Amino acid sequence: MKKVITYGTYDLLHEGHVRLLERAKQLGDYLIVGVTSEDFDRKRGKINVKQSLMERIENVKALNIADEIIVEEYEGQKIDDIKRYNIDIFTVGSDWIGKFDYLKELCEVVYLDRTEGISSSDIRGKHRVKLGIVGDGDYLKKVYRESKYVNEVSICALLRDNIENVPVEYDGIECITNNYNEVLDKVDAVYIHSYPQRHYEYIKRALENRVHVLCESPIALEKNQVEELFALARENGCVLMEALRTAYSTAYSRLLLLLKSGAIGDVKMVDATCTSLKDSDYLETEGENWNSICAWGPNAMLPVFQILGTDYKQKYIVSSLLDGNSDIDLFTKVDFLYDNAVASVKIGQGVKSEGDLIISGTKGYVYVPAPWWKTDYFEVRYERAENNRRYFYQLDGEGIRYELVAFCRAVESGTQYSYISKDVSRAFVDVISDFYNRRNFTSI
Ligand code: C2G
Repeated sequence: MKKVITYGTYDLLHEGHVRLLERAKQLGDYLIVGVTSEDFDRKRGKINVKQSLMERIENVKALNIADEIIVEEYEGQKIDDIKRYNIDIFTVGSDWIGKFDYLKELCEVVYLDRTEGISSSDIRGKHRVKLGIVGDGDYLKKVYRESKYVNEVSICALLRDNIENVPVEYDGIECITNNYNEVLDKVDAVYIHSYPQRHYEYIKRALENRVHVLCESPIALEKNQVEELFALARENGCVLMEALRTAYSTAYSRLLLLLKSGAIGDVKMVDATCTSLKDSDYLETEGENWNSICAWGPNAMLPVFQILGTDYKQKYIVSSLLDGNSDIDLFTKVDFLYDNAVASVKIGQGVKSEGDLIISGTKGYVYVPAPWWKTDYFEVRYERAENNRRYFYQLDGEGIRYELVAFCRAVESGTQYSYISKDVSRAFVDVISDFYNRRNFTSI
């Protein structure tokens, strides 16, 4: 019996896949199809896969072409499988020609002509979300660059104050303007990374025009504004999501799951530090600005609220302000007192410190090295070092592309599901508004 094996993602199964599988089957008597797992696809850069592994397996199975279906989970598995299943022929489409010649030592390798004119990414791209980006900061250059990795989104407008000197990095965006209405007329959604002082207005106007919103935290500076925005999003059937790329990184998500599984026992302390030194011009810009509490507060508080919750009993805010009545904090430390735990966040653009995250539990602790907010690696450490565990998950493009994928999914499915819950969004603004209103506050 001649055994054939082939592999693929088989997302949104289409004619090209079917033809490949039919011809693969004709190469022998028994065909094994390896369907790639979500993790493996993400690791190899395929972040736009829409269907779950089980959906994709079921679709391949329903063709009644494969004699056996397995899951491809790791780099190099093909070698193991060819030995394990005693394979005579490995085959794959001609878009991979040459890439699997190393398997010729183990079995025959056949590249079958790819079916032209159809692909899963084209099918995904048919329902592209037309996205406008809003703000003058350099960060949006990264967002534009990262959007090119996301099939489901197309950036077609940019709103910025300065439309005279538009950076070359924005080449290709058809509408560059300082007129927000012009943007709102062209897009399905906006990604806002402006000044915290403007976010509320930008979001409100977008939602009033039934435009979905992905906005850099904080989405507002006052608690009543947050409630108003959530209500408006609900009434108009719009998605309103916070853009904190840490929340969308695989490593950070897996870290939360490990904690929930009790890996370090009961969590008693969370300590997060985020600092990045800025020059004095930046720090001394009153009015519209990214002070430390806005620039880093939400990111640093994210693990606190997602691990310990938002119903802390007390908070103590201590800030070093540029001067007595300034809202510019060179650094801020916020301590949270819970019934059975404590947390501390240290943030600053006028102070440099070790940007790590330490989560302490009754059985062990988690250590995430600096810059912990670009989470791709963490350790779970115990009293007996031999029990320590290390985890690494590739984080391409600082995680922005994963954030865009999650946002497009929410827009397409019309769900309000967000990696950052409304309670966490409220808790961010609760601290920030206490800072601005000098409640639970001490300046040094
Ligand atoms: N294919 C094809 N014609 C198309 C699209 C895909 O012949 N129009 C073939 C691919 O060449 C591949 C199989 O169908 O052999 C599955 O394609 P994908 O689901 O895109 O998966 P891919 O990432 O190409 O999988 O390690 C090998 C990879 O897993 C191959």
